[in-house]
Amino acid sequence: MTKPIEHFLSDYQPLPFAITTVDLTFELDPEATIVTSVMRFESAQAGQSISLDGQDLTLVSLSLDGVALSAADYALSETGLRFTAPKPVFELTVVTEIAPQANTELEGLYRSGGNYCTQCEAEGFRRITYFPDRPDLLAVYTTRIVAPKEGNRFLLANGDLVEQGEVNATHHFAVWHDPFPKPSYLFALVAGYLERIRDTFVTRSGRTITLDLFVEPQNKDQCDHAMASLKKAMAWDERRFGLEYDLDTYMIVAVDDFNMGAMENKGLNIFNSKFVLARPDTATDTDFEGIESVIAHEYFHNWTGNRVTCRDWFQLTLKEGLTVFRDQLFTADMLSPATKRIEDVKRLRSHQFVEDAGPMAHPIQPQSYIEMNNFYTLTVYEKGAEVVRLYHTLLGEEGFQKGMRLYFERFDGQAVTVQDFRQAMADANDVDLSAMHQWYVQAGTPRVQVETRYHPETQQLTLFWTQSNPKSDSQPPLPIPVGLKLWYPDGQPAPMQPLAECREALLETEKGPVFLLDRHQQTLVFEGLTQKPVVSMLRDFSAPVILSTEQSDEALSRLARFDDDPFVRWESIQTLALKTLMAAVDAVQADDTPVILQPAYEQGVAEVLAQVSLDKGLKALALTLPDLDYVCEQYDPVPVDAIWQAYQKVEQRLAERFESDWRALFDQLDESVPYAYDAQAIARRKLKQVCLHYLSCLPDGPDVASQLFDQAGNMTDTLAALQALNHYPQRAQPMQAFYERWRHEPLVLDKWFALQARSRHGDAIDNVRALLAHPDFHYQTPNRVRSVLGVFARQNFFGFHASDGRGYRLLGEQIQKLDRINPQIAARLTAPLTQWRRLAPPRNTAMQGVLTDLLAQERLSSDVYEIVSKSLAPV
Ligand code: B3K
Ligand code: ZN
Repeated sequence: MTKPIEHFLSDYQPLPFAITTVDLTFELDPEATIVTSVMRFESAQAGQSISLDGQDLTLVSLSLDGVALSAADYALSETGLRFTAPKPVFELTVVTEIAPQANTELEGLYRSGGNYCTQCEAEGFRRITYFPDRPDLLAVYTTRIVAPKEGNRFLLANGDLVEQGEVNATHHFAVWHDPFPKPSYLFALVAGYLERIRDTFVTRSGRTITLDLFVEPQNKDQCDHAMASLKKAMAWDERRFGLEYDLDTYMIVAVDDFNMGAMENKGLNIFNSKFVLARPDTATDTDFEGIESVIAHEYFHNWTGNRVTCRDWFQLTLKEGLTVFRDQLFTADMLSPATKRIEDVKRLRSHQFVEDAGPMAHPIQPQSYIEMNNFYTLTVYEKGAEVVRLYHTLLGEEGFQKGMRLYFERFDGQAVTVQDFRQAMADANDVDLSAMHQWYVQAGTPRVQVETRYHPETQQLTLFWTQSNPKSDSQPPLPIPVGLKLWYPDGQPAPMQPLAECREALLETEKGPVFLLDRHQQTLVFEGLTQKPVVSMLRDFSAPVILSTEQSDEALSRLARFDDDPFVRWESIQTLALKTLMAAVDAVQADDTPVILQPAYEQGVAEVLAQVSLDKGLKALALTLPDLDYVCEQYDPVPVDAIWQAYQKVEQRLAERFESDWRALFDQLDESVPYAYDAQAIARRKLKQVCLHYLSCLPDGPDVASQLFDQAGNMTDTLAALQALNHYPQRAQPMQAFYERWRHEPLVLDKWFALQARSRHGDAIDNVRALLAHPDFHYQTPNRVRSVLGVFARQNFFGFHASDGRGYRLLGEQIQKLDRINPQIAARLTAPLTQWRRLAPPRNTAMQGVLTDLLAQERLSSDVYEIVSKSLAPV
């Protein structure tokens, strides 16, 4: 294969011309859609060569100011076309033909469930027509859609509907105009046989916005939650950020075949149906929460992303980090702030930290890419959101909002950079934030080490801090805010009086004292402490770092008991759990040593169980062991077999030791009440699931689960029951019943596939092969692929890591197959294989072998090529 091109941030050049308007006409046909694009060029220079991007297009004709160009007037290649500008202002008309039905990459214009839809971010517009497909070209779009009436009840595009009518007896048309200049990646078109659910929202300035949700007709009764979520998001963004919606209509379309969660196209969001459709009997709490947050996220993009967009794709975190941060604040306000924060930290640690430690590690502002789609990562999104949170921590809510207002004042209607954002935050607050730059350019998770010494004779506590980053040696230090509090052993707050020379580094923030660690090494001394205090650190997870402390079990126990920061409380008990797990790994490796619960951990669990008043959501989190991925992160190389055994043994010990508690709590929570979507109800169900999980380790576990399955009144409980049965032969009958009942609901059927893909019952690889051969398995539908192969590789630890390498080979073979169908999905599935260097023989060589085979493929997409080649590159 020809080696794909790498793009560099340092090569950025502004466009030497503008396109002010784009008038598009689509004559829709599944096999041959004709797209006519009329572009008005301005500020060009006569004689200048102009390049337009284009991919998989058939050029029908090209004309300039109405005069047809002949083949000699332009140069056509696989990646686009070039011509010469005759004068500064002119009109170019391009007619292309495309084949939506054959488009299985799901980028550009394609078909899903017999309907037409588009996906243009990052570079899908070039699969529709020839165009400078880059985010810094903002133009006003008018879209005319012509299609057969049959099967295309609605014809939709961005903006406002300005005209519609009949073309002839069989065809109709609609014209949409979007007055807001936008980049091509925000273009959208939908046509199909859909049902419309309509509602309205009155903005705070009194404008009535029409809210339209479009779904396939059979899903009409699964839209209430999505609509309610949209209204909540609109009201919240007005309240918290002072941001109001700008068009008269806001449309959301749900489709079954979609590469990711959703897309914020101006005025016409297109969603994976997974993030729209829900009824208590079809969707779990996690689904409901996902819908609320993704609907909000896409809505929030209207300002952070659409009104102010990215200059180039290296700035992706400008819109994504910021919008994730905004959706995190929203979810915290809607549900439980403490639970939301802890869940986000868990995700960051279990997945983003792994990415940051692997061969695809990149700064939140990547410096280069081969395939942009590979950079829609946890790093750009989640770590990016953590970096935005740093501004919020340093400036406070008011200062942050001042910065946001200045950002919009300066940059509305423009395509800008992360530096522009930072400058707005700095100028609005009259502070210097230049040191924050380092957070944008440094890959890898920073490490913070702290040593504490208490001197009874001087009543001083000294904290020695060191920051480092194994991925970015010898780089300037980062500004790292570390939330701090001192406690006396009896649970009373201790005074925080820094010595004069340290005073500047201790900031008083809305969230309490924050120590600003902004050097490689720094010392902080507190005085006037009559007893040795317990130090509560990194409160609210104040920075995305790995903190190493030498906290004693006793200190951790105290923090778990009385700290007033929910994150630190949870973190303390997790650390005790981790110590138990790591000791268990040692015990397993030593062969004859029994696995035990360490006393401090056992005591901690007992205390959590005994606290009647503790929030149930937090209780559920505190009683759950750290994720397997997080445990693996503590090792290099990862002792897969020992971790696996140790984890199961510790779980078993917990189940047995607290058996009566699990039973009592489960019975207490297992009352049949109608499903409600609110923080308390969700917390109850979560805690019930945790109890059920431990009960499932006990001899009568399957009976308890079967009973719940029979009585469950909502999908959250049904799925919890099936999950508890999933590793036992008793699962057969309920799984069959579940299949019979839900086989025609794709999203529910995905859960059925996922359960089996993560089952430990039987041979995992045979199970997965059977699923791939199932008549309901479709390679073209990303959700189905993810629910089998994604779940297998990420959630079936022991199956995937089978020591003979069969799991890896299965995945490699499927990636090859999928790469021909949908490279983006194939590339996503490649991520678990990138971790080969952290495994011991024979697993590392087996994984490496699979990657090497992939690289040897003749036809490999640039998507998969980038990940595989970077993974194999010598370090
Ligand atoms: N902006 C889209 C993601 C596009 C992914 C392109 N491969 C959804 C979002 O982040 O809101
Ligand atoms: Zn986004």
